[in-house]
Amino acid sequence: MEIYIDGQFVPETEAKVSVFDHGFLYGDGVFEGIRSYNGKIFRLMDHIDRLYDSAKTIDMAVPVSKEEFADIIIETVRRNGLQDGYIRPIVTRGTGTMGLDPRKCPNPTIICIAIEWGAMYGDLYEKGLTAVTVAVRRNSPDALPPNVKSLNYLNNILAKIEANYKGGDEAIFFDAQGRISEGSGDNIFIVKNGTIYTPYTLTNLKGITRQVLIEIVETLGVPLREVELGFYDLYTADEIIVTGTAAEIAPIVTVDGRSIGSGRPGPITKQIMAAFKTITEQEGTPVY
Ligand code: PXG
Repeated sequence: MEIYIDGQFVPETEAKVSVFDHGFLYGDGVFEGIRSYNGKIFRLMDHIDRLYDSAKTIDMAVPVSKEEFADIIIETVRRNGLQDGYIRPIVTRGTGTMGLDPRKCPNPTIICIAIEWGAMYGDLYEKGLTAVTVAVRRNSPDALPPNVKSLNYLNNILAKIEANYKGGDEAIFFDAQGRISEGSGDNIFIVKNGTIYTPYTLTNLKGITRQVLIEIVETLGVPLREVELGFYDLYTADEIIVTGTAAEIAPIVTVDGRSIGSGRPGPITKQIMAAFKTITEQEGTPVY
């Protein structure tokens, strides 16, 4: 495996960052998760735009242009000969000294990892996933906006740990006011009486797969509304869908042990999943 780090491609064993890198010391940095399908990178520029917006929010200047970053990502996929790949660009604050002041880190570190990776949830796309609501609340937007895809994922990891203990495939977060925000690594949608509902993005990541789902339901003629949702809406939903680059589009069939709708992936979910597959087959930035 070849990994891009600070201007060069090196073997995995040589891809190392300093222990004084503030990405390591403080989780000070940003990242993206991108997929390639059949040698084409899905929504590449959307991911790059979000990476730069994350960096802007934490006042970190990415030291290459967006076009140069796109070339780094494409080249990483090409050198590793990937078809169905998972790509992880990372920009850390860079090497500094102890002390959290970012002025100690003049040069951000750019890294790009890319591996071959198929479906995250295996046969659960047909059977459906189990989800549990978690006690830990999503980071408040007035503390660390969930829109920033930062290297500090402890909030999400705490949710995942709780889901593991409770026996759920995915965790569903509430915000501090008890409104549904998102999953530990995906956005959430509820289908009720033929309409799709999803939280607006103040309290969750502006997911790129979320945007693809919004485009799909427009073409399907299914109405979609961004609203505030609570646990009542989860338990009484006809269908629940989660979206993410890693998870793709996946059905949730139980929440906290309650069966959702028929207890099987519902008709609207299946239509959206099929449309998503077609889009990922057709679109993308070609690598080869
Ligand atoms: N919310 C959160 C908190 C995420 O981390 C999404 C929503 C979905 O966004 P996209 O743009 O991917 O549709 C994410 C993204 C992992 C992993 O390793 C998780 C994500 C992406 C890549 C890898 O579990 N989540």
